[in-house]
Amino acid sequence: MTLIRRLSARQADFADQLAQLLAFDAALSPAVEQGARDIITAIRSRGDEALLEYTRRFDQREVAHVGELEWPAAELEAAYQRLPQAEQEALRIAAERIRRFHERQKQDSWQYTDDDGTLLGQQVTALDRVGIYVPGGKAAYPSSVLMNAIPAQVAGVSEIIMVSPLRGGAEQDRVLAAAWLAGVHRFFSIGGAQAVAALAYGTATIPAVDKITGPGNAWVAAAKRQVFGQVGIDMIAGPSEILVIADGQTPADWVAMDLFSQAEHDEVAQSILLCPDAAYLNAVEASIARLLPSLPRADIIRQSLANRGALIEVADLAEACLIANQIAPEHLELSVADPQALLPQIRHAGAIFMGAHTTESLGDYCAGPNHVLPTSRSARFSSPLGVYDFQKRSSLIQVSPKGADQLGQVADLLAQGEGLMAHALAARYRTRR
Ligand code: HSO
Ligand code: ZN
Repeated sequence: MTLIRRLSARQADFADQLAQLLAFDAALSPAVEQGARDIITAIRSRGDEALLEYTRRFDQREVAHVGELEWPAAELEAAYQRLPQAEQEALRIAAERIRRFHERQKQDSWQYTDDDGTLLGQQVTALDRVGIYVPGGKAAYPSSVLMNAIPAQVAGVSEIIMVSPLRGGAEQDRVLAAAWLAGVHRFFSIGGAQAVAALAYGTATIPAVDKITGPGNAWVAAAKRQVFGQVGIDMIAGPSEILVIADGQTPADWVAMDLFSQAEHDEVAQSILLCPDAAYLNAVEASIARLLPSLPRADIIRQSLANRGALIEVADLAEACLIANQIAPEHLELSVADPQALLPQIRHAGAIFMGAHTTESLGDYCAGPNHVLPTSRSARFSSPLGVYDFQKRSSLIQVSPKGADQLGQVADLLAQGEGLMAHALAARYRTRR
């Protein structure tokens, strides 16, 4: 039985095959949509009382008040202190590198003065309060806590509120430790659509935030979509994807493991390799067969590779880049001797990992750039999560008397054209005639 499909860009029906490979039905079930709507309505009308009911029902938490679901900051720090020293150190190094990279993304305010003395500009401010959603269970990644909270902290957000339906254990300590390192201000152990609704509208206990970021299951995604407008949201993430372009020089085992590292996230994650060398594709296929059984998540990887994986032979690296742009992958590895030479040909990718030593895994944890990236071809029009997602801009205009005279005549005419006489007069009053 083959573990992963083999395709060739030479095949006459390659375009169809590629389209089929990329197709993913992200449609949310109407039942989930409606369920999330009901939960949001209940939280809006009954606040804490409804939040408590849902938390008891869905998270089996027996508490008397929502207030009991908040963890004091000292407990986050205590969780960090409980971690083995090596893990503390690893988290600290990752956090530092992520912070240093994101510092560079900070946008600054600017102003300039026109010839007529009119001042124009842009004032950049941080969001006041943001909510970070962290899923419960296996996908409660401490690395994702860092990737969401650090950009917010660097942007200067004054209150970062994290929520997660934590269920105890060592995983929980790691998540809380990461929250503490990343400067989370308050933490509530709530989750699901009810947590999203509480953050969006506020309850007596949960403060209303201005934006909600972070991954979640179908219920969380549905709720985030529905509260958008009331608050900002980051993006609705689809299954994770990796595309590797290889020139055939990287050890085949390395590339096989890179494909696995995406596939182990879930059964519908996508791992694709493009290479002009058929013999190398054979070698990677052999590595896949040999290495797969040794992995704890072999079952998930096997399903993911069978569902959505592919090894694709291409004519040359230039064709690989064209296909990469069509796929617009979340992660793109240029596992080639001279990645800089290919870079100008790459137009659509969430993150580009350059050279044989740059495995996506390093970017997932500690290289510095964000691992929250556009999925499902949205790299055509969007960017990694960053400091800019926690900043906003206000336009500045200060018109001089001379500017008012000149601009006033322009605005006067345009306003009359739109039939808006008050606009025309407001402008005309400020002209010299
Ligand atoms: N590759 C994932 C991020 C992640 N990997 C977290 C490990 N932990 C989404 O891009
Ligand atoms: Zn990953």
